[in-house]
Amino acid sequence: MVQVKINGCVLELVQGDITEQDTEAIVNAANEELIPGGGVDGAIHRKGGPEILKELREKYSRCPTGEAVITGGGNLKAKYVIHTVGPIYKDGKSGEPELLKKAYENSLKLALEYNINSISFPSLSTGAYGYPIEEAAKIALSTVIEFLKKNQAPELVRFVLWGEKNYKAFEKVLKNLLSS
Ligand code: AR6
Repeated sequence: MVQVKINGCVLELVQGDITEQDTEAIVNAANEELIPGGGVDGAIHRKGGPEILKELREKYSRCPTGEAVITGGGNLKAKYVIHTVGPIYKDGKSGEPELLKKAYENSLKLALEYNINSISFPSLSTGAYGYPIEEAAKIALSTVIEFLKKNQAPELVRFVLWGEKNYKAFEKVLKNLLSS
């Protein structure tokens, strides 16, 4: 586990499962149709129960890439699930970096609107959507650091990385960002 302080807030990296987190909100790596898929999305709906999908269907028809929507957490420990949609990776020159940044920013903005003080993110877009992990980690971490510097909230932002390889990639990128 790595923990650093940014403008009085805590930024944390852990290896683990996003569905197990006890932060007030967890972030889902969803798709534009908000139809439960695999990966993080599948795990959240499985563990959270049908209430989450019911609320999604009642409130939202879709969620464009880079945007975010919010529901309750159903049976999860987290009170809220913020569903955001990262870009599908093509070549890195088709607007993917900007869209990935927006997905993190809009999730954090929703968290502030709902007075959410602690939030866990998975590494958006780096599974089914194919974003190379190091490139994605740079955007994820620099976007969160910039947001914390500007807003001094949420108090805790945790990245929950699946497997050692993803964890190590984030750890390396964070070290580089903090030393530059
Ligand atoms: N906890 C934390 N991270 C996880 C977990 C978990 N339980 N399971 C996988 N990961 P992905 P995407 C990691 O595919 O690339 C879905 O079908 C995984 O190793 O969940 O944004 C949706 O419905 C990877 O590093 O999300 C969409 O259609 C990261 O989480 C599409 O996939 C993201 O992988 C979204 O694709």
